[in-house]
Order: sequence, then C-alpha cells, then structure tokens
Amino acid sequence: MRLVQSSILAVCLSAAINVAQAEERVLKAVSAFNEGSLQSQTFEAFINKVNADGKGLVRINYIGGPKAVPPFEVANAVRTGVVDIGNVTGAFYSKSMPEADALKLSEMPMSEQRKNGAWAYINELHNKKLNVWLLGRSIDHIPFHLYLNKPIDKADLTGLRIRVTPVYRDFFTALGATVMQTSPGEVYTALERGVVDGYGWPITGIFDYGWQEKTKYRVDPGFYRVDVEVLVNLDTWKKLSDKEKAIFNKAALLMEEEALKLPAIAAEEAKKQASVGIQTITLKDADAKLWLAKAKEAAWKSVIEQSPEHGPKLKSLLTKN
Ligand code: 173
Repeated sequence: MRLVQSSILAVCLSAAINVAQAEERVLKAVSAFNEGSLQSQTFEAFINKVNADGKGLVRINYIGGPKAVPPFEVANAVRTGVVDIGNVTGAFYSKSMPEADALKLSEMPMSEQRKNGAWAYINELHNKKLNVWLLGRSIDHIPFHLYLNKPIDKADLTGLRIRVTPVYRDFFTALGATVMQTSPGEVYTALERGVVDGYGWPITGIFDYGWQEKTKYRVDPGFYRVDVEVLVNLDTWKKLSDKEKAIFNKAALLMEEEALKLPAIAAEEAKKQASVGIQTITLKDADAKLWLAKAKEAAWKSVIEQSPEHGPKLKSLLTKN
C-alpha cells in the first residue's frame, strides 16, 4: 500500500516537474567572440546571472562563439530570430546600421548614457533599424590599439597593410595605411603568411587567439572605447513578462558594473604582452595628439556621412565637447 502511494506521489511529482520545465522559457544566445575569451567573459557571467535568477522561469541556452554563427552575421541572426540574444560589437553590424560605428566613440560610461538619453536614442535606432533591443554593453572602459610587425616612429602608416574592421578603417586609412578587413578568426593566418603588417584590436584578448606569437609591437596611445553590445531580438523581448524583463535588466546592469573592472584586466594584459616580448611604441607629444585627433575626426566624419540624420545627434549625446 505504501509502495503504491509513494509511486503515485512520484508520478504526480514528476508530472509537476514536467509542467514546470515546459513553462520555462528558453532563449538561444551566441557570442561573436570565442567562447571563454575576454570579449565573451562578461557576457557569459551575464548569462549565468540570468540563469540563476530566472530558475524555472527563463533560461539562456548559450550555443557559443563564432563556430555557431559567423561574427559578422550575429546581429542579423538576432534580427531574424535565428537566435534570441547576441554578444557583438557595433562594427560587426554597421553595414546594416551605420550608426553602430558611433558606439566606440562614446566618451562616457553606460550609467551616464542611461541618464542623459543616449541609450534611449540608440536603443530606438536598434529597435527600428535592426529589430533588436539594446539590452546593455558587455565591454566598455578600455581602448583599441594598433599592433604591428614593422616599427613606426610617427603618426603615419604609409606603406603598411593593416587588418581592420569598421572600427579602424577610416582612421588607419586617413594615416595612409592600406587596409584589409577580416574576422578575428582570420587574423592569425594573415599574420603568419605576412599578408598584413599589423592589426587593430582591443588592449585585451590577443592571447585568446594566439596572436602574441606573431606580434612585435603595440602602438600607444590606445584610442576609442571598445564596445560590445548585448542585443535581444525585439519580438522575443516584447514577449517577456515584466518579471523576466526585470531579471534581464538586473543582470545587464550588473554586467555594465563588472565592465568597470576591465581597466585592471587591461593593465594585466599590457604587462603580459611586454613579458612575451611585444615592444611598446609610444607616440609622444604632437604625434600622440595627431594620432588621437585623427582617430576621432575620421570616425565621426564617416558616421555623419553615412547617417546625416542621426550622426550629429549621436555626437552631441556621446561626446563631451
Ligand atoms: O578588431 C575587431 O575585430 C573588432 O572590431 C573588435 C571590436 C570589439 C571588440 C573586439 C574586436
């Protein structure tokens, strides 16, 4: 008798569990950067937070990095709903939305952008142009750099062939470089074969791709503000309950706070680069000034040319002068 009762109980329990499981919403996520790499880690912590807080209600199924979806396709995959969530830099979708190239030009943290209306404006552009919700920013507060295998001694890249994405294209071209666009996954081979003399990349992460083996110099100062966004398909976002949205927003704000720690990681990475023999070429005085001025000028010029409607407004929202 007891046996019968407990087996009935077991059946009822497992039925209840099945119902709970059936009701848990599962969203698919990908990153444009290698799984576990520095450009994915803050996003992966965000996923863990959502999954812990959303237990039984909502869960993110992390499919992984560029093996799942090619980097330049991630935003499109989120737009069409092939995946629900993507961790991707604006440069990888500026072909579909040129205003995305302005995100690296922000001169303030996300907390400020959320207060001064910049986030709201940029989110609306994402809603309308890309059918995505701009949930938050997973990488912030650290610069991009130029890495080289041939030395330079001034702010002049004439005669050099550099690997780029839209992040660096206008700037390096303005300084005389010949540029070639590749995804991160193609950089190692391009360096190995000598197809390029250098590449643009953030201060963090070259070890994730093994490029330290093929890199002689890093040029300082760094420029811009590395931007990686967490995009959510807009239809998916609208379907979430208020409770689910609150879980996502809380995890996104936490992620933006965690990004405040990236400068410390950047300092460690710079040390590690020096320890494996990567030399720093530091442009000084007038050259450093010219370097930074050209970076800013070339990129804003391009954003405003491509988006005369929104470019100037973005500049006033994202820059301090
Ligand atoms: O260099 C790149 O591939 C690039 O544009 C980028 C942007 C943000 C983070 C890492 C890389």
